[in-house]
Amino acid sequence: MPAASRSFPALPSSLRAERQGAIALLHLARPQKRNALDDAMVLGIEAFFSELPGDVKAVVLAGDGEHFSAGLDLGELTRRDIAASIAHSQMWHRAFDAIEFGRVPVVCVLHGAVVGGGLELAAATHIRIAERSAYYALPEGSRGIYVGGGASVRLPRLIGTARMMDMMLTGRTHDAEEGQAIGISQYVVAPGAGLPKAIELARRIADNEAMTNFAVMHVLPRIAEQDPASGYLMESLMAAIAAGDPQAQKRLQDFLQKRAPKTLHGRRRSP
Ligand code: 1HE
Repeated sequence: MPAASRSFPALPSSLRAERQGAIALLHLARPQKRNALDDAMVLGIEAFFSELPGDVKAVVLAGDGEHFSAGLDLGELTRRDIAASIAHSQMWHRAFDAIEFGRVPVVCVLHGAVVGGGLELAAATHIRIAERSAYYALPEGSRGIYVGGGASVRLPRLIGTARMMDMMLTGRTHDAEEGQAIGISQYVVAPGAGLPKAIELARRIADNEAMTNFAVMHVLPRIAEQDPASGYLMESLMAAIAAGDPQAQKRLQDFLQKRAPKTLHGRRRSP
């Protein structure tokens, strides 16, 4: 185990964390159960994202085996009463909030089944890369249950309420291309290409100023839900805070003095 990974919190054997420079990788490592999410995994995800080492600047989330995640561990569901089920759902909310509103952006690699709670987990991340094998479903409808990991809030924002209704009421699945078209993923790549792409993007994100990443993760989604007048004001305040950062000033000077890359389509050119 590399030295830096000692600074991660203790995780269950169904999760595996590793460190690659400024980025950390978290793998769902329960392929024998198709990465079904049991309590230990959800609590481990919460601990991982709440206690990230301070020098980690971006995270990649991926799943071992043929599927990203089969969602909630259905075996555990049969053992809870109503009060315990509410607390269980709130535990998922806490864990996934630790991703969405954590310290650093998270890039997720999707392949095979991305269903139920697996889709809820993916929806809490910031960038979703789908391999062509990925497919999406909300089988809660057919199992006689309801989503509980934040999908009611996050999925309508991504795909719209009507599409989520369709998935839940009819059991409709979407393949990777459809998922891309309706807004689940931002990238579709060939099978096996997801992890390298995620690492590439996470490294690029880790290169951003921390203030910019903070604004994109924490301020942008709040502005998107505000009334426009408040949103414009919040944007102006955030823009001024970001531009006032000495690191931003340095980056601007670097560009003006031709030491920074240009914004070109399809490639990044070094100065
Ligand atoms: C599981 C789970 C699970 C697999 N909970 N054990 N999610 C679902 O309704 C999806 C349920 N799973 C499936 O439909 C299929 O497993 C897959 C399409 C994902 C994969 O199929 P396959 O043929 O590769 O695997 P398998 O043979 O079905 O499963 C392998 C093992 O994983 C098997 O256990 P085994 O001991 O017999 O080997 C399965 O029982 C086990 N397994 N999925 C528990 N989900 C916060 S609320 C969120 C609500 C939801 O997420 S509801 C959606 C639940």
